[in-house]
Amino acid sequence: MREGKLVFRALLIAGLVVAPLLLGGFAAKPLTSKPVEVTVTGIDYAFVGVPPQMRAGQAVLSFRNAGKVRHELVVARLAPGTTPEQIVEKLKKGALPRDVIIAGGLLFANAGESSPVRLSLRLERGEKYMIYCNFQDTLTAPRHWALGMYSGFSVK
Ligand SMILES: [Cu+2]
Repeated sequence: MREGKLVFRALLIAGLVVAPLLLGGFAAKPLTSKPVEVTVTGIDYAFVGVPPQMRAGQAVLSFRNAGKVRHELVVARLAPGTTPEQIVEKLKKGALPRDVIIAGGLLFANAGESSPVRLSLRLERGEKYMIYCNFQDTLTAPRHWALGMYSGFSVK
């Protein structure tokens, strides 16, 4: 019996020592592991509802098209020091946007509808991202980004 009490006491002490370590380990984990959900709305021809800053980590983007024509939402990570305006100027001159790094992909939405799928991507701290629509209404019409359908956000 005495031996049993010693084992119990040893386990109790071990628990008192180990438990705070485990709890401390859990407390050290980020409490913000839930993805940030953002709905971006496209109109003819701009994006609205794009937060200027987003939190680093997992994000899920939804795309709603409130316009009268079909739109897309392309997400691109920008090279350091590059702005969305610089990218658009390069595109207007016919240059390939080599400063743009495709980071997440794209969503499509017909006029007046929402994309049936969402885009999940990992946003990197300190990075800048651009969203734009590359569609054109006819073969000779300007791309939507040239009409102002682009925006950007940074990640903190
Ligand atoms: Cu568009």
